[in-house]
Amino acid sequence: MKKWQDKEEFKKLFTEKAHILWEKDLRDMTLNEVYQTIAYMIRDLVSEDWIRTNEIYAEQKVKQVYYFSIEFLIGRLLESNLLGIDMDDICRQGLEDMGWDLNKVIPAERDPGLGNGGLGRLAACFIDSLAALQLPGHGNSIRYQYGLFNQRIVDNQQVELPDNWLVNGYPWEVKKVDKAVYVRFGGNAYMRPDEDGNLECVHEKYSSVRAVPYDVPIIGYHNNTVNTLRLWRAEYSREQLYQELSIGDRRRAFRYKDSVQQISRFLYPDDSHEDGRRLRLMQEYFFVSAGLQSIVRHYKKKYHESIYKFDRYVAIHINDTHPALVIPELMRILMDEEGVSWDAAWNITVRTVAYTNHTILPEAMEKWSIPMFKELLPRIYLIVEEINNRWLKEVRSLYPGDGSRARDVAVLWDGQVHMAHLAVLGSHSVNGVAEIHSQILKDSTLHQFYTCFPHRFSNKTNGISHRRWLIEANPQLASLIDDTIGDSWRRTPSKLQDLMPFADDPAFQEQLTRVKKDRKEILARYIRDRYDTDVRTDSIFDIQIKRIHLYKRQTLNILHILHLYYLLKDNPKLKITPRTFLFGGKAAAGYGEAKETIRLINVVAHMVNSDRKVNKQMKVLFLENYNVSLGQLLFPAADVSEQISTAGKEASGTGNMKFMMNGAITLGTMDGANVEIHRKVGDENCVIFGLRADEVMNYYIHGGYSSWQMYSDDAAIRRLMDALVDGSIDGSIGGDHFGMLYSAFLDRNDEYFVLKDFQPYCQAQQEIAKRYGDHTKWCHSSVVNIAQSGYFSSDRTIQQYADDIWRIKPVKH
Ligand code: F55
Repeated sequence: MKKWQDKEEFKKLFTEKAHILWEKDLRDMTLNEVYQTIAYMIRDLVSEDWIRTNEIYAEQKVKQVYYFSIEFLIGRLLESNLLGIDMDDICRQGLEDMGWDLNKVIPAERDPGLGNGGLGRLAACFIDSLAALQLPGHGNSIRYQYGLFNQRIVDNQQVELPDNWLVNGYPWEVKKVDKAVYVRFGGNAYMRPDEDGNLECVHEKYSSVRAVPYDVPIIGYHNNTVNTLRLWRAEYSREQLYQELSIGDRRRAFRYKDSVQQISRFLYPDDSHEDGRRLRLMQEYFFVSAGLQSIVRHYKKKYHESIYKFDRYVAIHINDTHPALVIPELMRILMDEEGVSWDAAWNITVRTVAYTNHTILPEAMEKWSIPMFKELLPRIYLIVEEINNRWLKEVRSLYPGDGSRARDVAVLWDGQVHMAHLAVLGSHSVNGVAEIHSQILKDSTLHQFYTCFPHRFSNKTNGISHRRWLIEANPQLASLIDDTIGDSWRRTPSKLQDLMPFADDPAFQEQLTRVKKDRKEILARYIRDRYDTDVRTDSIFDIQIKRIHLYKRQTLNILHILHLYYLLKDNPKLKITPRTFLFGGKAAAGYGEAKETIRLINVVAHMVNSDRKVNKQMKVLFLENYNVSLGQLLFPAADVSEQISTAGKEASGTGNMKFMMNGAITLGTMDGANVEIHRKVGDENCVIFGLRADEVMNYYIHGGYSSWQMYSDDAAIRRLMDALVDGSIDGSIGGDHFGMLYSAFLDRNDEYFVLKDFQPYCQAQQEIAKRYGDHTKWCHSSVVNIAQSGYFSSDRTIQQYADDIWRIKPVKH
């Protein structure tokens, strides 16, 4: 790779580039222009390697994996790309000479919100690790014109603003007009005999959508690999538009144009709630079909191999069921376009596709109404119907007389297309994202499938990019680690284990304390600037950042805070360990309870923070617009990591790993990857509380939990519940105040066991305070967490996918 030799060369190239791009004097450049200039300079450096990477893959005819995900929450790229090509120092120095501060330039990049939460961020960490490990793997998704909404808090409530992230252009993308493909929607599809009497499919009167790829380079870490994230944009096809116009139906023509442009307009802002909307199904088929067509085209053009060997050279991974139409779409291409028989096409498809499940919440399971599906995707529907018919025939012959089997495994049932069942049936591999989650899939959610195909099931515990979440987010900690154990952990994150001998080293503990304090001060400055509030950096920074959901139980956290507030009010002499409670996260716009949770947090925060009798000992803040960039500010500053979902509900969690890697102590339930974090660090270095997943399950099945009983028996809980509806926290008299939450806890019997886990959570919080009081022991725990976090690098996760599922190998160059 070409590099900038020194800061002098950087300045020279910068000046040239800036003049070409902006036609203005350097002194007049905005920070955004500075950022874009460097971005284009980085592209110049990597362009040869980008081309070369693809050439080598094709020349060596290596097997490649394509990661299909409807979300990629990649975060800002300027700093991570500078780190990737090892040019951050030269860039920083060069800028400084010219009067700019790189730290001020970095935030000029808009953070692309092309995802909702964990699932989208996981996809981003995965492509980062693929490139770092020099594995031939690429991302495939949608280029949403508007990302996830920007969140503002107005009058304590969430307000959603559009995220027009492309307004100033996006310097990392390259539009590839020559690689456009067409995707068909609607029309009629039916089978008829061809000249030889074989059945062939006719698909007529469809409308065509042009799919144009925008490629983003995914730059490997200190290697020469540059993989691709391909984002598809929907455009109307001129041909189709003119055809409609020539028929003379202008209204129809404009309706066509409009509906096409809608396809890549918005990211759906709902996580974990399937909403069955037509446009969403169009999005899913759009990027799946476009992606697959371009993969098949590339395979035929560059690999010169028989289509029957497709699965030897191509692996396709589907991130949840949103891309599950890959299965019937690959069948369609193989049969209708390549002339492959059903049986051969099915074999190729199953061997090509692998599926990851991310949830067991029933409301998140994707299902589509058959009439809508049929109307929008008639050819795909015929294939899904045939898949279902053949499968049910097999099931009935395997389990004669067992009628309930069909219901548990059918792809078509009750007038709906069941996407998870399609995904399991059409894949050779099905995995969960943490041990407990994979076990629940086998034992309950997909139990019947597990009995049919036990060999398909496995676990791949999630991971996070230690490059973004440690090296980039926390350079202070990263360099302390370098100074202590050398820098080999940057390539081999399991080497973080070498920190173990320093867990009780006073000098190291002191330096770690310094780093944590620095990061708390950086965050405190941000809070002062944005919220005009002072927080004590000698207080415990207790942070819960994630999407707002009843099952994630931000309510449990805020109820405990309110309880603590009452304790202080009731006992004016009481001294507690000072605490700063921080929240961040977006609520789906249509999720009433989640929005009420945000309002509750803000109302309590206001009450606590403005009470001069308590606000020296505790502060509460809801930070607006939690996204990847804000995460990079928060994880390094945390002392306590709140991971308090109802056991059995959080598939894995990945924020838990980001906190751990930055030395925070987990306060959590035995859920998702918390189980594995607990196993790595032991009881002494995390605080576990609450019901276990099997206990939760037992209550669901056999009953025996009454939240009203908790209300009657526990005065503290009663006081908190009453406060939700008596106006004492949100001031005004009258109205139902927090009636929606009250109702969820009491009238609807507290589905997520918030009240049941309340006292155990209070005790766990006391335990945290007690441990924080012993600074040496706390530091010990912090070091153990960092040292044991290497396992949770997505490099480990991706290596497991590569070895066990995709069967791909690194390509050195
Ligand atoms: C988005 C849209 C729909 Cl329709 C359903 C789910 C989502 C989504 O964003 N899910 C999601 O983020 N799931 C999370 O995936 C993470 C990565 O595996 C897990 O760590 C986390 O537990 C899970 O909730």
